[in-house]
Amino acid sequence: SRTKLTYETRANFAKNPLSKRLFTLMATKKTNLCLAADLNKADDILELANKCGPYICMLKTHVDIIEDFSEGFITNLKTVAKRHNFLILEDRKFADIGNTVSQQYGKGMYKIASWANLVTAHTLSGRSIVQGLKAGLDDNAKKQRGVFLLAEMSAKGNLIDEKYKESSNKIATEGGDADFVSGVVCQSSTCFGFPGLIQLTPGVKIDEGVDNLGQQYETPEHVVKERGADIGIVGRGILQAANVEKAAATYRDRLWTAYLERVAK
Ligand code: 6AU
Repeated sequence: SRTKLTYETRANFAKNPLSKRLFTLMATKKTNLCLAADLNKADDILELANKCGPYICMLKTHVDIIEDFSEGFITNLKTVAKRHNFLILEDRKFADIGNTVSQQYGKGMYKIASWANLVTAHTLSGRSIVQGLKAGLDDNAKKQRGVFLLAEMSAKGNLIDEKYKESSNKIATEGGDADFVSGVVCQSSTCFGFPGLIQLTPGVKIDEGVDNLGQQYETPEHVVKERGADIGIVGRGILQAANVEKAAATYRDRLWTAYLERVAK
């Protein structure tokens, strides 16, 4: 199964240039930690990214929760990403028809397509969601972008069932647009089998449990070894720590050790 293969090996299977790049980055930097930078001030995100940058393969943003968004913020974020060698994932969770998604991706205030290496999208509207994302990009840009499709959610009581999961897997692996898909956001190794895709899993915390709005957490070891996560997404587990840098280092170590143990068996 794909979970027994190393990231170096899996990079060779990747059809999307970004998943190849991310697998390689993870293997060389030795980190499978994605930091969810869910903060509301641009400078706070930049400070966090600077402190935690050495420990992460990817920084995940929700650009629409930033109160003082500006083009300058994006310029600075890109500089930090380059300095510490991590990719930027805008967790936009696109969910509309292709024509609308195409505009939400490339236009408006945020111009997400111009700076986010990767984005997330729901599969609710079918394969046209991927086509919509690709539509606004020229041939060169298409090779430098990718999408993570949501096939499962960590929220208690979410409406996704087995059939939806299977259909999402098909969109991610079959057809002419699968080369734009970098991976899948999901909670279990059964979501997909193709080793060239990356499994991104949120709901990760050293102290397992729930928050008061339906989020469900499991430990770094559990998500990597039992649930097939290739990358663990950690938000509040790091954001609410007394020392974010130390917390990021701890999560990096635990996720990475779990990965090494997974592929060693
Ligand atoms: O560690 P937390 O709970 O503070 O943050 C988890 C992050 C948040 C969510 O928007 C996101 O992960 N997330 C997602 C993603 C990444 O798409 C899907 C999901 O099912 N659950 C989830 O929490 O930024």
